[in-house]
Amino acid sequence: MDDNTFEKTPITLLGLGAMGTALARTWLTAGHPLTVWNRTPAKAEQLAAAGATVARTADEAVAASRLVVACLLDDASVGEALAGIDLHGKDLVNLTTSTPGEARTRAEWAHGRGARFLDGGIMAVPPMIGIREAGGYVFYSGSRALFDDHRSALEAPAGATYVGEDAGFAALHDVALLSAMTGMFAGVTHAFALIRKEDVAPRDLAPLLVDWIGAMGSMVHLTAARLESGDYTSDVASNLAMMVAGNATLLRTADEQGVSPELLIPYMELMERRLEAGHGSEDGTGLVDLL
Ligand code: FVH
Repeated sequence: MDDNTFEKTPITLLGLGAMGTALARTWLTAGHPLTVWNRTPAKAEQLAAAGATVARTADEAVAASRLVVACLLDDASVGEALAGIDLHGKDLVNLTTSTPGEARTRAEWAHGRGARFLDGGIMAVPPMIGIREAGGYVFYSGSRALFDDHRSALEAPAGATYVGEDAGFAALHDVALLSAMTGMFAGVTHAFALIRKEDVAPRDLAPLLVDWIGAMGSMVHLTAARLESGDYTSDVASNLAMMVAGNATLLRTADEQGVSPELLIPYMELMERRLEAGHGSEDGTGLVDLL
């Protein structure tokens, strides 16, 4: 492979949505010969002006390069876009968000068609692509050889973190982080709702929330250590019995402020179940087992 020479690897990119377009611009800027295809051809026009070769069909696009990257809406759209296309000798990198199971099935599907396969989970939004300082990166899993062969091309848009030969691992890591993010934003949404009708500016609460989330974030390491040791009760600073009692204050405050507690209730119910099962002296780690 030629990633480590002055010749930049030719790349085919399928999908020119917000993310695909950002990826395309970065690869063009980095000097990679780029062939693009999008179901709706108009989205390719600006990239053509920037130097991309626009393929009329996905088949034509795949034929243009050994390294083929898909960044489509979902796994079903990958199957539709590549249906019936010859993949022999291709290196298929799927940056479409998938479940771990979908990624493993897609890997088998690609291998059955003669391609090497690498799945990717993008931990960035489009404006972060191509900006190293933004801190975005992509989890990769699947063929280590493919990853090593094309590493410099893969690292042009964002950092590249390889997490294993199991094709499902990139999606597993991606979705684990996205799920944590979902819970975090649920909490932030509730917090802003609490102050909505008060004389507190959202812009004044924002930095307090950011600092608090940062400070609490380090608890993740403690949870990991407890899960690995199986010891959920030593040196517990905030035990479950205390936290469940504290939840009642959170709920009364929501009631006073006229805010629906619907984002908090499921997590609080889980805490109560663990407490009722006799685990009041633990911290919150036991909720992982309960799930
Ligand atoms: N944008 C983001 O913030 C997130 C960041 C993290 C990673 N995600 C994932 O990246 C994949 C692509 O996301 P996107 O932002 O580019 O999404 P859209 O702008 O909605 O573009 C979707 C493209 O998929 C094409 N497409 C949809 N269905 C089909 C199909 N059946 N056959 C062929 N192509 C299809 C669509 O084509 P068109 O509508 O323009 O014709 C777009 O090119 C995604 O997995 C995110 O979860 C982004």
